[in-house]
Amino acid sequence: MPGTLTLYVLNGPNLNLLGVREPEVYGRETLADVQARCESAAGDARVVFRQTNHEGELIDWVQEAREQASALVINPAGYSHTSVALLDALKTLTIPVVECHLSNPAAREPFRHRSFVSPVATGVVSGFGPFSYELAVKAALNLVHDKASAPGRSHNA
Ligand code: DHK
Repeated sequence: MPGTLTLYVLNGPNLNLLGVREPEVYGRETLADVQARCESAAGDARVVFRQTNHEGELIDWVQEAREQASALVINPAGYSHTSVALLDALKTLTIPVVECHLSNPAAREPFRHRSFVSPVATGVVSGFGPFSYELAVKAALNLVHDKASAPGRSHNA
């Protein structure tokens, strides 16, 4: 549909195992359940929802989002805490970027306290389980509308 916004929702390693992986931390919903939540939260916007276990593929998709998307929601999972390359890719974006986590990494092991992504994200949503994604989608779309009405504002400077 002409004029339809496109929102990318990208997921990093091991999130394909949602529902069976450490359910006490990540819950029992599957990634398909999370996708359905995102699509519902996005309303009329088109959602491109993907998961990969490979850092390079995640970076390829971030670069694709740079060309194709109005906003990006990203749960980089373990790469949040390790990937300078992902940070560099995200720095090339001018669209709103919302970092999203199911758990609250700040309340977990010390190695999860540092995120390479947070400094270049417009905002971060974490700790609400699958509902984090709904909040992140709503926030991302809000930022797009905000940006449309405030030309020249940079969300990721
Ligand atoms: C998911 C992961 O796989 C972890 O590596 C992060 C994040 C937290 C989440 O809560 O969604 O530390």
